[in-house]
Amino acid sequence: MATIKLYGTPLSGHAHRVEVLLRMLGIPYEYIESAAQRASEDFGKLNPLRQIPVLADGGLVLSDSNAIMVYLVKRYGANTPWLSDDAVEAAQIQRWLSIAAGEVRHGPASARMSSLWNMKGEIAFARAHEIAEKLLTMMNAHLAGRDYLATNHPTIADLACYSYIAHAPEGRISLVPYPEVRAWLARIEALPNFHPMPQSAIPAAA
Ligand SMILES: N[C@@H](CCC(=O)N[C@@H](CS)C(=O)NCC(=O)O)C(=O)O
Repeated sequence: MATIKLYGTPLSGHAHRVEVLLRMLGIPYEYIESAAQRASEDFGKLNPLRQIPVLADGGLVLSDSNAIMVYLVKRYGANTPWLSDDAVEAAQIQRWLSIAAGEVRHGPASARMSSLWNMKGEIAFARAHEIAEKLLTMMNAHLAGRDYLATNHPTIADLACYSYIAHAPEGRISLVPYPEVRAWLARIEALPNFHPMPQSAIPAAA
C-alpha cells in the first residue's frame, strides 16, 4: 500500500488521536507537520475548512479526526476491537465521538486553546471551564466501575476523548477532583504502542 500521510501539528489533540490509533494499529505513516501550511492554496485543496488533521491514503483525502479513525479501523483494523458491529456498542461509541466533538472540544480543548495561544476572552474561558466541569463530573461518575467509555474494551471513543482531557490542566482545569477520569487516562496510556502528545511549555494546573 502507498504510504499514508497524516497532516497535523504536534500540539493538536485532534491530530494526536489519529496518530495514536495509527500506531496502535501498526500502520506505517508519514507525518507532515502542517502548522505553516494551513493557509496555503495547496492545503485548502486538501481541506477547504483548513483544519488538521487530514489523512491522505492513495486517492483518498479525508478530514475530521473521528471520521479518519472510523476509516482506519474499517479499512485496516477489521479484526480489532476499536469499533463494534453490535447495535448498542456501536451507538455508545458514536455517543462518545459526539461528546468528543461537542463537550470535549468546547470544554477542555477550548480552555487549553485560550491558555496556550493567549486567546483568553474571559467569557469564553469561563464558559469552557463550565462545560469542562459538567463533562468531567459526568465522566467521573460514568467511569466508576467501568474501565472504558463505550464498551468493556478500548475503542476509538476512548482515543477521541483522551488527548484534550489528558491535557486539560494546560487550560487551567485541574483533574485532581476526578480520580476515575485519571485512572481511565492511565489505562489508555498503558495500552501497547501508546504515544503521548507533547506538553506545552506553559505551567499547567495539577
Ligand atoms: N472536526 C475537526 C476539528 C479539527 C480542528 O478543529 N482542528 C484544529 C486544530 S486542533 C484546526 O485545524 N483549527 C484551525 C481552524 O479551525 O481554522 C476534527 O475532528 O478533525
